[in-house]
Amino acid sequence: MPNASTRPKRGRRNRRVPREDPARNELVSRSLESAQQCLFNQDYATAFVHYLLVLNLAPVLKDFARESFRFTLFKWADELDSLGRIQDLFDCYEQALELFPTDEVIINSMGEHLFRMGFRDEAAGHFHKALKLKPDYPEAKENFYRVANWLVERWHFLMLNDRRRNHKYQQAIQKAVEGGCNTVLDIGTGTGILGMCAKKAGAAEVYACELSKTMYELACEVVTANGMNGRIKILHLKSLEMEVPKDIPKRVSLVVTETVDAGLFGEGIIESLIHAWNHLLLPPQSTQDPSRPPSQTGRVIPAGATVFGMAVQCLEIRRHHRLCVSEVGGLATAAAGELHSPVSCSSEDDSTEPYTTERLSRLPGGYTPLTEPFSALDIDFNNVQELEGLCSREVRRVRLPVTGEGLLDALAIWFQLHLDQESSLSTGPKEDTCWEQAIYPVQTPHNFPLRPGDELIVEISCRDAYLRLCSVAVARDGREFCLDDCLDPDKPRNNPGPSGNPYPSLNAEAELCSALACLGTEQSSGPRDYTLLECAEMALLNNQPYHDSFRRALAKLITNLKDARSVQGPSQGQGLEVMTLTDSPSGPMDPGPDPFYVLDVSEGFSVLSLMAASQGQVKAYSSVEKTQHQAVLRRLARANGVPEEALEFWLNQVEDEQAVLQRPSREKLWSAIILDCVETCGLVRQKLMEKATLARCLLEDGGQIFPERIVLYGMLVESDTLLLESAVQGKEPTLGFNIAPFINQFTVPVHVFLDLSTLQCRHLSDSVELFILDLMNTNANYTNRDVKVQASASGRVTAVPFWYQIHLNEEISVSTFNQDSHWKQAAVVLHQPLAVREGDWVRLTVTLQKSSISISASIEEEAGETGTVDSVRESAQ
Ligand code: 44T
Repeated sequence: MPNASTRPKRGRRNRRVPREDPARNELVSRSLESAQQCLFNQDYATAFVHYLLVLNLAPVLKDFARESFRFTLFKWADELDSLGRIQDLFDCYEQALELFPTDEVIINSMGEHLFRMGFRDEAAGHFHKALKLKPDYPEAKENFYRVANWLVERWHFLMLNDRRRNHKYQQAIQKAVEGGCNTVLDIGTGTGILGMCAKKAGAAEVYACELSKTMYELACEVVTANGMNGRIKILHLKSLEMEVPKDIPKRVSLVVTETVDAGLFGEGIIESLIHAWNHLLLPPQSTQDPSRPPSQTGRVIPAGATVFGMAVQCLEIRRHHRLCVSEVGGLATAAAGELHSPVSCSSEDDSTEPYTTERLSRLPGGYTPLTEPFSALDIDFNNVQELEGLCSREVRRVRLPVTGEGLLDALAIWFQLHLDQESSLSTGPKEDTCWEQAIYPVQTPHNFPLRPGDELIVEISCRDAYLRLCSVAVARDGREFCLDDCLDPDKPRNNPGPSGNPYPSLNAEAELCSALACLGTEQSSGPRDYTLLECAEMALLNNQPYHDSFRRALAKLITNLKDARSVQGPSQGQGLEVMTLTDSPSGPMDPGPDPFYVLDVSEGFSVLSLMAASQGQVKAYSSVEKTQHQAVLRRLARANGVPEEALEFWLNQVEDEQAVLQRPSREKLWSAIILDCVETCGLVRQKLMEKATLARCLLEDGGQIFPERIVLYGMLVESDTLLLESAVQGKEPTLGFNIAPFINQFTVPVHVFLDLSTLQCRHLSDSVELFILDLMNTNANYTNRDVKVQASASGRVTAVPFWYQIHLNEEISVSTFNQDSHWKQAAVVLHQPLAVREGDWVRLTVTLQKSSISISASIEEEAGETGTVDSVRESAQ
């Protein structure tokens, strides 16, 4: 038998060697022609197949056909997408990438599809790859910036910049290794730092595992760059999937890990450690046989933790988790029913999380402690029985003396991580730490202040590996008042009374309401009915000034349009020959005067359409999608006397072809189109200007886009905090290791979800107008603008925070930077800080590309005269 390795390989390479073959040339040229013809006929599926054939047979044509091939692919992929043929879609991309493996446009576009389908990690990997291939490819850059946070979460920077934390971990690891723990497993290695500490301390064998692909790849790069390649074995695995001897040859004597989140258990440390003790670690040091050396026993760093809690009043938390207003934009809210944020420790609902996280010290408006900090839990990570018993532990009930006066808005927790017997780290709100605290908001509607002398009764439990804290009652003057209502039907109750509720409520009326509310659900023993709103949606609904501004602006527009119509005469209006919407011609609505059509295309829950409908003579269309949210709007409509037919749901209509057909066919349809132009995170919504252009074409004469204009403002600041969150700082290696250049590849220049009012920073200038986006006249927009700003103090400009003034019309505007806002702010963090002296002029170059804003700063050598803008007008979008 001939040696297989000497046989000529019939590999792809050989097949691609050009051969003169007339029949084949003929096939190529005919297929190419067909491809082009199909493309012209918009038959993208066939065009795509022809192109595949052509380019596989004649790779020389790749450069020539690249553009058309891409175009065909993208068109066909869009069709497949809308048909829900996801597998076919990705197969097409795979085939395309076989032909063009380094085509950044195709890679980026595949990333966009992945992203839309929720595969964020993979999507981000594609954007990153596209950007590596072409570093200044704007589309990939924008996409990458938007998703980099998913690939490498921002806290990695904070943690690596936290010298105290690094040092403490290093010391604890060094002591353990020097004390004899010579085989080590780093669970959740991230950049590889703890594993490298163990190796440097002299551990004979070091293993590390990491579940995130990007972090695993990063750890491999970092370990190699630090000369430890082959000396630390890194596995792309979740620790729970690891086995001896498949993944590591034998059990280890030390596990190091920092897989803890603000709520301690959210990264699954309990499960990971139970598994590690059962499968990966040597048996623990036992009191019966203390003579076994550390190399033959197992232990964990951190050794354990103590969790602390505290009850707080905090308006900022309240307005993100509870409906706080009885009226908004002229609408009474009572009929909305119970609204909850998706953060609840008593709910079984999969779409809810038990806690959210905040840095208490940075909450706008601050917080009032209502109790002293109390110890909520102690856990020993070196005791597997304790770990296993944790979730089956009884619910623990603690009684906390109330020490402050105020409304109970949340319980906050933090912890002390005991690295070993001597050293610990604290994540408390008063510490100088980068850690956030876990917040368990109170959701149930009650409105009575706690006061000193009361006792707050809190239940502490551990379910689904999460620590849960629930305020259940208040003891006052020897009586107990129920707080948790009957949200959780499974919760065991002491001494249940006739209604199953052990506590009388605070007053008779509340008791009656509570009993009534429970009645409907008790028979089915299911949870009470409530509607979930995202935290930002809740804050938006609570934002009265915003809705009042809208109400006034809408009223003004309608008045103007009515005036215009009355001047024109009743039958001369815009397209009045056209029939009205679905209710006509035989619908129940009084034909009356032709209505004004208002379309609200806000993302998520919005009551703006209903506010428009409540103006009278308005037919409003809402783009609210969720059935539950539509139901809330319908209830509100009914309770506020808005006729049912005055509010329609756009998406229901679009799906209902019959209704679409019944829509008036006149060209200029809408009196107002409401665009939701700024995302909660502080960025302009993607494709805003394209949407505005489209919206403008759909307006009737005198109609308006809301907002008509947004103005971007910014200022110069010096903020070390922002730097620490955006990149590993300084030239010094981290604990002696070279990590920064690798993780800093994932630095993004724009910071989002910022609370500018509490950001630790020095203002180095006044705020200045940076850019105007005119939505009513998109042709008037520029894409570049230079603005001169004078430094009001000396310092280092590290960032330019920015926010928006949203002009609904000439007179009425709202700011995205104020106390009641549901918006956060964003900031561009400069690549290099800019040193300025008081009085210096700084030139800010602001660029808008596809709704994404970038800002760069430089010192302006010649003093500007007035500091006014110097704009470069470029072609419109
Ligand atoms: N956030 C802290 C969490 N992993 C810290 O993939 C503190 C948040 C924070 N790998 C503001 C400030 C701070 N097996 O890369 C991650 C994760 C990985 C695992 C393998 C496992 N069983 C796991 C579990 C997690 O471990 C790494 C660290 S986890 C969280 C750390 C500065 N906001």
